[in-house]
Amino acid sequence: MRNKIVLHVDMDYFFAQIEERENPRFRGKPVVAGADPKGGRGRGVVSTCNYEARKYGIGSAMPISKAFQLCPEAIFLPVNHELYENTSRSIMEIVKKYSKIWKIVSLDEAYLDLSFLRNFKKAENLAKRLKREIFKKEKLTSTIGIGPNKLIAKIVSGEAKPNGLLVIEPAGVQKFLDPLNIEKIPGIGPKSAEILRNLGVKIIKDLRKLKKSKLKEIFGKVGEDIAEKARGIDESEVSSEEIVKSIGKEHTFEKDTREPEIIFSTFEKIIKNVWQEIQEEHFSIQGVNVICRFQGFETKSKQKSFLPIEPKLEFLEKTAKKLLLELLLKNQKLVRLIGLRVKVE
Ligand code: TTP
Ligand code: MG
Repeated sequence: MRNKIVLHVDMDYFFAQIEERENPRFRGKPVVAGADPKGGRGRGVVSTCNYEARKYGIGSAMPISKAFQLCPEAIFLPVNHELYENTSRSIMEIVKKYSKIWKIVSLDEAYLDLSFLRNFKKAENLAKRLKREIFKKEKLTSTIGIGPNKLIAKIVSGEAKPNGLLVIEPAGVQKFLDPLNIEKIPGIGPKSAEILRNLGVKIIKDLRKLKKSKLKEIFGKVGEDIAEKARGIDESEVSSEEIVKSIGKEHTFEKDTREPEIIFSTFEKIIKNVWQEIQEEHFSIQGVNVICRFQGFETKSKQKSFLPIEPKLEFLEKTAKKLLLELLLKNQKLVRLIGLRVKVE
């Protein structure tokens, strides 16, 4: 299995930063976006606040009355959703240019699969360019985390905030995770954290030492997930199935044949045609599917999937021919059609 490289980008104090951008006189002062505090009697909550306001202990989802109590002189602003949504759209247009495999998870957060770059240094350089482009075009700072999977990338960006960029390579994962509080693991909320703390489990290192079976005993199925996460394991993909595209070509022979030369020279032409299209606009390939229709219309196919990799003609040729050969060896009938389909991003 190939090594994955995943980037997580998250905008800094998103709603409040946009408000600062629109009103530069707010800079350096505590800014809170959320419900009307009504002089301390307001009943809504804080959506977010800038880092000046965080120094007073204000944070997302806190009752606005509490925020008012903590810092009555803060600038309290209503939530201007339309403005934030439009800004988000412009940012995500930029983000999506940096990899064909992306996933937007909220207004200010997205993942990119950068496995096609094959090395973390290149990924770091890409991240620098991405941060710079967002800042240049939108005048907003962001934080980027890079790691070998989504889970790590997300935790890394959380640790790098604000306006940060941090890369954790596979060899550094456990050292990075171990000293962090258990709440840093997505899925461990205040209640689970409390249960664990009562068992003396405070940091991820303690959590890793607990047996998987013990965690299962406490939390059920979720406990197994927690055990995996404490070890930095996360197999989930950035791409969702529906955005996986494919390019395919096929050829029906004038006459059913079993002539290896005819079959393979035709197949080479098919590979070349598919290859040309891949080169035109795709960053990576993640699967090869070979189709063979035999006399009597019996259709068989064989596929090979992998994590997204940079396309290479020799690799495509080798993989596709091997699959075709396997199909031909399994079925001795005359061949009517051959085809190739490649999953691309
Ligand atoms: P976050 O990325 O969680 O927070 P943030 O961008 O304000 O701050 P930072 O990333 O620097 O820690 O959420 C993005 C936006 O989503 C946030 O600006 C406001 C909104 N939001 C809410 O409205 N309510 C909430 O409880 C949270 C967490 C976020
Ligand atoms: Mg954010």
